[in-house]
Amino acid sequence: MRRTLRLLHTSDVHIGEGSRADLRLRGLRRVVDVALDRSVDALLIAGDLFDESRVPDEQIDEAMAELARLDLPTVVTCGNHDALGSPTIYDRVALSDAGTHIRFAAEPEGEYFVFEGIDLAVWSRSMVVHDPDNLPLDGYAPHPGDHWRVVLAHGHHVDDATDESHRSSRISAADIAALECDFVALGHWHRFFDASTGNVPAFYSGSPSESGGSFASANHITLSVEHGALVERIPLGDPP
Ligand SMILES: [Mn+2]
Repeated sequence: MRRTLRLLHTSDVHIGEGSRADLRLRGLRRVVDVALDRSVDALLIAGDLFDESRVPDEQIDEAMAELARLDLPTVVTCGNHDALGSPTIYDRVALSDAGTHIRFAAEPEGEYFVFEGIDLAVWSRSMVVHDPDNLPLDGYAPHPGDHWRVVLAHGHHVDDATDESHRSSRISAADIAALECDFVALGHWHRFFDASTGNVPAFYSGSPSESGGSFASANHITLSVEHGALVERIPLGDPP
């Protein structure tokens, strides 16, 4: 029987964002603190960890120092601000330099990160270009092992794919409903949002450092055989 798993889910950290660079770093620090305080089993970062390709070196170094404080499996996918298309921040940054616990989804066709010790399989498809042809859930197939199946994706949720088919990186309700998985961790919207459809729990976490604080949050997810996915929105307020 699969063990109960506790995950922390964040997105849209936007390290290096111009005039808000310090706020953004404090947001990352808060997420790392919460992950360590709550002793979660894994951390998921659902895109836009970095704000752009030209983030100053000192901001990168501070972000890497925060990621290095984590002592737990951490899976990072990229978003439209830190996509893999040139120029990309990931020509300058290897996240694994912060430690082997940091796993970066760099495969445009999608890939699994399997953590046997905690019965977890995380799937993500890397974003190369944020455009209408990019479909973040495309190519998903359920992992064959007996693991918790978690999908990590960065994009724009639409109720009906035909209504807003011009939008870039669409994630439609129908696509979510068709996933055979236990949880979908979403990024791109800077606020908490429940996009669950059918039997599939899917949530945006919001950014950890949204200005004004009222929207700043992270998600704490408990996956258990008894209850499925239970999601707690953790308000983060204004980072200290
Ligand atoms: Mn985004």
